[in-house]
Amino acid sequence: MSGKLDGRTALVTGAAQGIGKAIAGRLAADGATVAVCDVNGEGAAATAAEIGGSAFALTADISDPEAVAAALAEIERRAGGVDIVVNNASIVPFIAWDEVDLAHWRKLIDVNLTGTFIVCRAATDQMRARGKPGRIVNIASNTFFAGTPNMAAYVAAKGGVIGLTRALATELGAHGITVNAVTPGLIESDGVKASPHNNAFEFVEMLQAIKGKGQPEHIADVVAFLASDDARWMTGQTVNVDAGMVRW
Ligand code: NAD
Ligand code: 4PL
Repeated sequence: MSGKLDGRTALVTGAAQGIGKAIAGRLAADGATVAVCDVNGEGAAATAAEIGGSAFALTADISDPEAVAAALAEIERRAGGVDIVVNNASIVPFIAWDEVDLAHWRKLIDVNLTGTFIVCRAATDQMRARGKPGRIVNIASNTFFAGTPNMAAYVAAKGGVIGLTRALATELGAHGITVNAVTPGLIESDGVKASPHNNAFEFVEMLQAIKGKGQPEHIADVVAFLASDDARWMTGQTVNVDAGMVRW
């Protein structure tokens, strides 16, 4: 079988469950060798086993530079190096402003923004050392446009991810590395199903141009496009995928 991503190796962070798991499955279906990475190592192993083929699991906390360096080294050892990186891992909180203290703020910025930086740093260093082109897709959120409540630090971190996407795109274009972001709307992921966000579907659907509940596959299909050669003339862009909930 020939796929759009044959011969490529993709790293997907936060791929034990939810949107990351769907992205990992979709990139593998397109022919990529997928490194399924998560801080939840058992979950990553389960996802890799479910995908089968050449997929393999890695355990790493994206906010830990040593763990990320080890993960990238393992990808180089097993598959020659990374071609596609999907920065999907995040903490998705539901926390009223009155509960947002400095410890929560620091944790959210550390994982959701600094973790994305750490993976971008290590992965682009490896891509450039190999002299190969690459693709980075950062998963942000439409909460950055909507100013969604109960997620202040999260929204701020996602704005940072969009800023990093734009700046990296400029600096890495000459190296053949594209950097784009996807902003999902509310998606019925494992994390959302187990949280108070699960009660927001009715309200969010009211705002959507297309009715229905967002699914991880809705995001995975757009990520697969951005990871492919079809998106070769796009970089620094933020693609909103939310059934038309917000326009910007
Ligand atoms: P989820 O909570 O279901 O899954 C997140 C995964 O990331 C988990 O497997 C978790 O173990 C992993 N993870 C968390 N911290 C990590 C760390 N430090 N290092 C490595 N892995 C870590 O989340 P989801 O709903 O599938 O969200 C995936 C992405 O999509 C996130 O970036 C999220 O912000 C974004 N997003 C989600 C929605 C939504 O409604 N579900 C909407 C917009 C954006
Ligand atoms: C619209 O990124 O985009 C809830 C939870 N609602 O995490 C999100 C919307 C959530 C979102 C998000």
